[in-house]
Amino acid sequence: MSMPDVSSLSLTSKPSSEHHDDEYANLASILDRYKEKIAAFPKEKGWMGLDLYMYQGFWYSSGDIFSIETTLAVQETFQVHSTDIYLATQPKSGTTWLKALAFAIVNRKRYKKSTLSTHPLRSANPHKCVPFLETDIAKKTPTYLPENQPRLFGTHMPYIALPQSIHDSGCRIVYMCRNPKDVLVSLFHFGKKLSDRLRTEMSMDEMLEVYTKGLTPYGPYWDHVKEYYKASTEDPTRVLFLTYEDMKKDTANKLKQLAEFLGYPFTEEEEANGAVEEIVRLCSFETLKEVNQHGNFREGVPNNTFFREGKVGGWNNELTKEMSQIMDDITTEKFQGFDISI
Ligand code: PAP
Repeated sequence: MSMPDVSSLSLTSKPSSEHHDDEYANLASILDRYKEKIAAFPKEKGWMGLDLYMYQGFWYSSGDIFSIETTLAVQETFQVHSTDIYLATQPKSGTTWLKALAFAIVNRKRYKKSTLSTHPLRSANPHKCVPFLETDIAKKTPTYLPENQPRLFGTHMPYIALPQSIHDSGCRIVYMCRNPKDVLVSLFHFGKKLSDRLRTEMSMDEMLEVYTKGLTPYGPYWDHVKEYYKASTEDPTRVLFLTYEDMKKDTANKLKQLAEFLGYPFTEEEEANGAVEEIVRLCSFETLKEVNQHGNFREGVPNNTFFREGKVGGWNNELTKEMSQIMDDITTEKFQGFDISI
């Protein structure tokens, strides 16, 4: 079985003029198409000194593959398939893990004959196996394989920004949420690794300030989470709401729940044969980290930037009591009336 021919993506990337290949050959025309439109949007400096644009209540960077422009392009031109599956997250909430789990579940018959060591996830970054909706649109050739049914996509787009056709088609959407303090710390470290490529390096104090103002790509975090949560309570057969923390605590059972929701439940025979545990191991932090020690996800973004600690509660060593309190107060206020436990 050939590997999915998919290319690299990341939260931040160089502007089109600095790309050395034509992988994102459509980006320049997309940026050009929406230039005038975004000039009218509210603009603020945010995470890592990026100019962020407000659209439909959320902040987006510009001039990039993860941007306001590619979001607008998705809204205008993306063609949904009713069998598509969308894996949605706030950046740093477990995107890479969720992509690996869903890919392994959905494709387990396809790779049944391969030994664990030849499974695509044993050699490729999960982001290469499952493309992002909002970056694929800028590619010369879409990275999902037409023969792959269902098509799997990751996305950081807020619920409100998803094309209406996704909602109308009844596609399945999985959302993974993570404790905002761990998300903040994870994003802080990710930014540090990329700081040579961006304009401003940030202290943790500055990070907290932009984060609490929602001034991160696809922020504010809390609104992003609430929209998907609300959709999951309105139609749990269409939107599954998971947390990184639950997935960590009880990976096997949560994996079974995910498989069931996606329409790929494990049979009794599979369970007896250890198929669930096999996927848990294949997608574990330790396994994926080892696979992704070398190589670049894309220019300037090493694969290993997606695998740092992979823990619950790591924020405890990085945020002061005061910082933690600020985050807790905002979370309590914003999540009031929502039964979201992280
Ligand atoms: P992205 O949104 O840029 O794709 P995302 O995968 O959501 O990033 O977040 C990366 C975080 O998930 C990292 O957390 P940390 O900084 O707190 O360590 C990373 O370590 C963690 N992570 C990646 N893969 C796994 C995994 N298999 N199991 C658990 N955590 C993981």
